[in-house]
Amino acid sequence: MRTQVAIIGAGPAGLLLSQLLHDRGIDTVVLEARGRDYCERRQRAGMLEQATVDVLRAAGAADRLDREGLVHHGIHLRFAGTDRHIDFPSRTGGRSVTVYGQTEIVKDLIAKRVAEGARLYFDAPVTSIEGIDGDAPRVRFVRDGVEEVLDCELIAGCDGFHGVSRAAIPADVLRTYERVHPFAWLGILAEVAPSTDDLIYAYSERGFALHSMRSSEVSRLYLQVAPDADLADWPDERIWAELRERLALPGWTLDEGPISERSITPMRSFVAEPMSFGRLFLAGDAAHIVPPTGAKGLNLAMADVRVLGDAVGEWYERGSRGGLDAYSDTCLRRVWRAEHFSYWMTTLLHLDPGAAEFEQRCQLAQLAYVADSEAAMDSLAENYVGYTWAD
Ligand code: RFL
Ligand code: PHB
Repeated sequence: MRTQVAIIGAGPAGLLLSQLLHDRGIDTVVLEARGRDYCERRQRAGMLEQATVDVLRAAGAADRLDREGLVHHGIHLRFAGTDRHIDFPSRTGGRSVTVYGQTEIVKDLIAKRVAEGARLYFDAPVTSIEGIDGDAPRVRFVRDGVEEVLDCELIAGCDGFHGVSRAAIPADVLRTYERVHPFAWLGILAEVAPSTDDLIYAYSERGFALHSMRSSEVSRLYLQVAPDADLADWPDERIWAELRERLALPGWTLDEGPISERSITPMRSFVAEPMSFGRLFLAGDAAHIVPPTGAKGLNLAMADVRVLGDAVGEWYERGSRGGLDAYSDTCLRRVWRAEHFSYWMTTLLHLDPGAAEFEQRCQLAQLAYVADSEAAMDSLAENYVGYTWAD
C-alpha cells in the first residue's frame, strides 16, 4: 500500500488532518487501532475555542456544530458561597467559546471522510514506524490478523499519549517534561437539563467540581477524586451528594437525572520536544497532555493540525520544507502557554491534600484575587478563549 501522508490515529487530530490534506489534493491513509464504534463513543472534551470552530468550518465539517453547538460567553468561578461570572466577549475583543462534544466532532469527521471515499482503516493498529530519517518512511500495521506495510512520504503521529509514534524519535533527541497531579477527575454524563447557563468551575474544601453540558438536555459534570479512586466506590447517590456540596450556592439548586456514562481520568501535564524528527510529525496528545481544567487538550490538537496541514501543503505545492522545519517550534510556543494556563487553573481550583498550610492560604488568596481583579479576570479570559501571539 502507498500514500503521500500516513496518518496514525483517528482521533480528532488524525481525522482533521486527513480532511485538510484531502482538501488540498494530498492523499492520506489513516490507520486506527480501535473500531469505529469505539472511536465515536469515547467521551472526552467538550469546550471549543473559536479557532477550533473556525478550522472545522474551513474543513467543511461544521454544519452540525453550527446548528447544535452552544455558544458560551463566559464561565462562573464559584467558591466560599460566592459566584463570580467572568464575561469573555467584553474582555477579549468579542471572542467566545462553544460547547460541542469531542464525540460529535469525531462522528462528523468520520462521516465526511467515509463519504468522500477516504482510506480510513479501523481495527488496524500500527506496530512500527521505519525510515523516518530517510526519504522513504514506512509504517507497519496489522489488519485482519495480517501484517501489512504502508509506504509513504511523510508520517503524522496522531496516535495519542499511548501511541507508538513518539517512541520512534531517537531517545537521544527526544526530551520529555512531565508533572503527574495528585488527583483525578470522575466525569459523568447525566440526562438532565443543565442547571446553569455558563460552565461553573468550583473550588471547595471537599475538592474541585465542574458543571459543564452537552446540550439543553444533557449535563456533563466532574468531581476531583483521589488518583487511585475506584468507580465501584462511587454509586450515583454519592456522586450527586458530592456535586451538591461542592457546587453549593445560596438560592441555587443542582438538578439531577439518570447517569448514562461515567469514567475516571488521571491528571497529567506532559510535553515532548521536538514534535518532529525527519519525516515524522507528532500532533495532539501524542506530543503533549494537559490536565483538563483549562479545556485545552482538544484545542491544542486541532491547532497543531492546522499548522501541520499548512506546512505539508507548502511542501507539496511549493516544494518548500520551511513550514515543516518550523512546525515543532511554532506549535511548542502555543503548547507551553497552554501548559502553563492548564497547570495554573488546576492548582488554583483543586484541593491538594499534600499542600502545606502556607500553600493553601496562598491558593485562597489567589482565588479571591482572580475573582476581584479586573486584570486577573482579563488574563483568565484571554487564555481561556485561546491566547494568540501578537506577532
Ligand atoms: P486521541 O483522541 O487520543 O486519538 C488518538 C487515536 O490514536 C489511536 N491509536 C492508534 N492507532 C493506530 N495504531 C496505534 N498504535 C495507535 N495507538 C493509538 C487511538 O485509538 C485514538 O483513536 O488523540 P488526539 O487526536 O490528539 O486528540 C486529543 C484529545 O482527544 C485530547 O486532548 C482530549 O480529549 C483530552 N481530554 C480532555 N480534554 C479536555 O479539554 N476536556 C476533557 O474533559 C477531557 N477529557 C481527555 C479527557 C483525554 C482522555 N484520555 C486521553 C485518556 C478524558 C480522557 C479519558
Ligand atoms: C467538558 O465539557 O467536558 C469540559 C469543559 C471544560 C473543561 C473540561 C471539560 O475545562
